[in-house]
Amino acid sequence: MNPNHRIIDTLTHIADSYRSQGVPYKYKAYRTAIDAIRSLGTQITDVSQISSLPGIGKAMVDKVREILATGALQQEKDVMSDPITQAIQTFTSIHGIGPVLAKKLVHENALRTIDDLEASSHLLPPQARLGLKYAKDTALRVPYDEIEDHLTYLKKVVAKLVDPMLQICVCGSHRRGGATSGDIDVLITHPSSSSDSGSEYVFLHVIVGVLRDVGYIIDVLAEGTSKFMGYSRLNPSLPVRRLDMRWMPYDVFFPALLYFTGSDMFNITMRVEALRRGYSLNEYGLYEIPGYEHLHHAPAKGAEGPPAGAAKGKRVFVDSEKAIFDLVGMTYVQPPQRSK
Ligand code: DCP
Ligand code: MG
Ligand code: MN
Repeated sequence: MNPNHRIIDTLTHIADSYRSQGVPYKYKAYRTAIDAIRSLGTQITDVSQISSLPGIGKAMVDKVREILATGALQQEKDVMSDPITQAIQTFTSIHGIGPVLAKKLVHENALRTIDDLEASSHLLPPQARLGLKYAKDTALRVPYDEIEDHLTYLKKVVAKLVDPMLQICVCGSHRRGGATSGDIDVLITHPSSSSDSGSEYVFLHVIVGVLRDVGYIIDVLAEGTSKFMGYSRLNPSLPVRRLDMRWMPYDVFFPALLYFTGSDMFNITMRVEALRRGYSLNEYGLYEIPGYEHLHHAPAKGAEGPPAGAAKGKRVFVDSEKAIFDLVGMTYVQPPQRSK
């Protein structure tokens, strides 16, 4: 366990409340500070150990000082004991309910609990009604070992009933080594598939069909050619889990693997670095931005790349995650170090 887990947990509770209230800049500020404290490695006994870390401002130093001095943070106690804040957090954890709808349900309709929502489900859009159906189960974290069991099961079923050459891996917080995850993020490819042909996109549809037939997938939120979102269950004694699946052709597998492994904050950092070197990076690939010199050295301090919306250029093919780090000028780090 991290030597500063009490500080990390306390600040995480506040960060999560800002996210559910729809205040992303506060959420990001807390996440940055939490990541800096998490990677410190030594136990904080005095705020001088963190006051000069990047991403930790005076307000954050004051909060850590209060935790060190009193063993707790009054702001956290207020957040955790406020029924309105807690209700908004419960509601936004349900698929299909964002901060705006959650606040309306709490303030205008005086709802507080999942049972309240069930009694007033006519107020919800259809997606949220489906989310509500599994809300009590999906509020539970998925243990690391259970996700490994899902992977073993998926590999076996897909190899037997679809194609033995299909390659399946779990990404998201699980690949970053999380002891528990919020959902299960599965990435699938096939060595003979290519982004030129496109015909292989039928694979995901076939896989979803098979997984529904065997009773693993029990409900669908959204299904497209390369993305699936829904609910699955390994066996009836286990809770229903949120399942995200993505299909990517083999030649663009690594940008997808990198994106889907995250974290979301790490992806933002990496996209900014890519732009500074004249590349645009997204979940579908790495592209040279036309009309921009592709730097093979660090750009001048303060130099900016082309705007984020610049036209996509030639796709750059890569055969590993490390090749992408190299091209955008970042030192390769393993998934557990990609929390920032
Ligand atoms: N992702 C992203 N930006 C987003 C959402 C997702 O870059 N707005 C990427 C990075 C995430 C990955 O997709 O790590 C999977 O998304 P999840 O929402 O499943 O997030 P995690 O798996 O990281 O965390 P959790 O345990 O909450 O599922
Ligand atoms: Mg996830
Ligand atoms: Mn997910």
